[in-house]
Amino acid sequence: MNSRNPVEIVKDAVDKVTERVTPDIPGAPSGDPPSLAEPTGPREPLPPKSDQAAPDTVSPTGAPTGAPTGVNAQQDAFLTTSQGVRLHDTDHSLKAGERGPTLLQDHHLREKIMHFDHERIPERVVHARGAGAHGEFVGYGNAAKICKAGFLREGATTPVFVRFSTVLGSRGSADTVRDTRGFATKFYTDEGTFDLVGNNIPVFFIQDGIKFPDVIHAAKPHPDREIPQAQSAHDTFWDFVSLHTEATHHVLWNMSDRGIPRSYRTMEGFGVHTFRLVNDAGETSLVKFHWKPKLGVHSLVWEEAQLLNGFDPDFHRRDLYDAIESGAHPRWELGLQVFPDTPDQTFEGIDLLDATKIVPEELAPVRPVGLLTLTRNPTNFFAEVEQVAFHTGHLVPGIDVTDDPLLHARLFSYLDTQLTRLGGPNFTQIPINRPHAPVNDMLRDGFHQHAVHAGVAPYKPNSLDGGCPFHADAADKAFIEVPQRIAEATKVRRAAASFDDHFTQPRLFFRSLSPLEQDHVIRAFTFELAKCYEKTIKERELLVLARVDARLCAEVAAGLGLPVPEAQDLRDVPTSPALSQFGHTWPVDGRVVGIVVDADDADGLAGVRAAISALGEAGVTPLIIASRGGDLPHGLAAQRTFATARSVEFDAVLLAAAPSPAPDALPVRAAVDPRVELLVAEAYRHAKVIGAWGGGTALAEAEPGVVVADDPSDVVQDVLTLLAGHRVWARLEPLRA
Ligand code: HDE
Repeated sequence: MNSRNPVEIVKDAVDKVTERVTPDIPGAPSGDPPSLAEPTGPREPLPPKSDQAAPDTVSPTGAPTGAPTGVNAQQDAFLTTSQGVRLHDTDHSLKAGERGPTLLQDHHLREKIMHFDHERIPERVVHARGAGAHGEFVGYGNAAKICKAGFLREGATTPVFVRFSTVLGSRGSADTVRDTRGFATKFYTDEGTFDLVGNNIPVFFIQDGIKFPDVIHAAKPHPDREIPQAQSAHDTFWDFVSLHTEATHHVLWNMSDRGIPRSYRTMEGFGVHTFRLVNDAGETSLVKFHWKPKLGVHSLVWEEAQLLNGFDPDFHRRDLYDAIESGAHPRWELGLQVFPDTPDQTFEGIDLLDATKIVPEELAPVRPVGLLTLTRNPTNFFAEVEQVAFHTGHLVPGIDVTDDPLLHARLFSYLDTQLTRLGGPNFTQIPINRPHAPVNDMLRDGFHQHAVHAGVAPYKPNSLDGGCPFHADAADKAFIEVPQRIAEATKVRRAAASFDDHFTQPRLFFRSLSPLEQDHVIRAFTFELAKCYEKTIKERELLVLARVDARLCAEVAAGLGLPVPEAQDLRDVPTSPALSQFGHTWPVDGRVVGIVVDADDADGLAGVRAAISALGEAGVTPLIIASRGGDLPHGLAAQRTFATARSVEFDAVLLAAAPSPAPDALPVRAAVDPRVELLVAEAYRHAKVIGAWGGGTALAEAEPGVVVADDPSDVVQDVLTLLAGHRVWARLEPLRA
């Protein structure tokens, strides 16, 4: 039995190891007496690990990964196997004779099919359908007073990747369904990666993350028939939300125009939860994050959204891609609503930890602190948009979480889900997920490990690696949790009483909308509930609406043919004009205008050229619609034909002609091609701006929102002025009665 003091035993061991190893460690301090204490300073600045210093710019095969579009993925002259063996034939499997059977020994066939069989990874359990783009964020510097994060400093430029998504549908579902949209941003800051994983709706269905599986099971397709796809208009969704009334506020937003955005470019984004910021002096503030689109907040109208789902299910994805390709780079300002970090974490009586509540902008203005610009499309959708992995726990010094119980469940869920979706714990090594800050972790091995880590001491404390790496402190830009006092508490499964009010804010939202926007909400509820089979569910949701607004409840009940329940508890609530999308004007660059032309009218096409120049000067994309594709006089080309164009694709329509149908094209007798008539009728019905000159005046009469003049350039100027208001809302007013 060894009777020596254990400390001495360890000291001896360390001395021996240090004697043996220290002289061989490059840069190790020489002559320092060995000590039990962990070393406290780096030997010399360590180079960043090569394997994770920054995203690779080449694939394992040498193909550029961050290269502009148009670069071929394949290099070299010869096709090879995945082992680099040149192939003689990839078109025929190896067979016993020309008519088979196929031989099991065909290793090329087996490798090719094996890889193909595994090309798909599981889609995201929510937010499966998405689109993404690269860009940059530039800080204004005015947030430094409250937040020490380096990317908010004045002029600091940070690369970003943004992924927009719908929540409910599968990867291949349509874009313009009525749903919440995800707005997730990865900031590759030099202090580490910050993910702001937000939505286009500032509140959520649930207050506590433990209810997430419930709301998603209810909203996803029915488990027996797996329908409907990407819709909330079905029994299980309305069953859940009518019983779980804390969802009411989010449901109101979904049923409003916010549920069907015109474009990802015209959506607001919200961090939803309250976050805690800390400045250099260690002072804290509570904040809510907002993204404000420079193009304004605009939506589709419901019929347009439905038509698009069939006509162009990729409408939002295409819109984002085309805008970036055309140089109309979408921009958003990052804004902060700032609240004092008081012990009760409320502001003007609103519990800041309740994710079903907003703080009206009239009470706490949104202060812009930086600009996001999307400048580059992905070059490989799978590598970038599918493999990007966001996480609410990806925080940088200066930004910390609060005790919002919804946020806390998310802090667990996002890491967890990537294990299945991306096949293990090393998803941070996938190029799109690699931090741009040097990574020096001690995480090792695991599925899909790409790094070949050298050294023998991936643990801390160590002496074999000279104690490296070392802890950083605040001056070294370490992430240090804000030392937050936790009140003496009892373990409970309960929510605070301040979470109990489920109706004041839905009422505030509804009453803040203009009458036309309210009509849209009424029609959306009526549509969705009419799609339910169970009468009790409809009746129960009417009871919910009776607590929100009397007109809303009465008109939905009338549409459903059900009795109106008595209005209940309808308090006077303030309104927040900032919640309405109407009544503003916005820049029009990046909008899309269709121009109907006569392909054979050379004189008329000269006027079209003038119109196109005027649109181009305003940054608007013109698309020519003709009876046939191909080249047209005056160097013009038809981008759409009467067969491929529908008005839903355009923000406004210009009519330079009223083309008659080709004699053999359609079995109709009409003066004007019926497809053009449909296009004009739909543009009119959807309150779009219409302009006409020359032959096109046969299709449109001057009235508010319809510009008719002789000179195409004059028409374009007036159309652009009207387009700044998004739609001609006045056209819909008479229909309200
Ligand atoms: Fe998510 N959410 N979420 N969520 N969420 C996911 O993570 C989750 C919530 C949001 O483009 C998943 O990587 C829980 C609120 C976006 O890749 C998953 C709860 C908000 C995206 C997950 C919420 C969001 C996701 C699925 C309740 C707005 C798409 C795939 C506590 C602030 C990110 C993935 C992308 C994705 C869990 C609620 C936004 C399963 C448990 C509130 C934008 O981890």
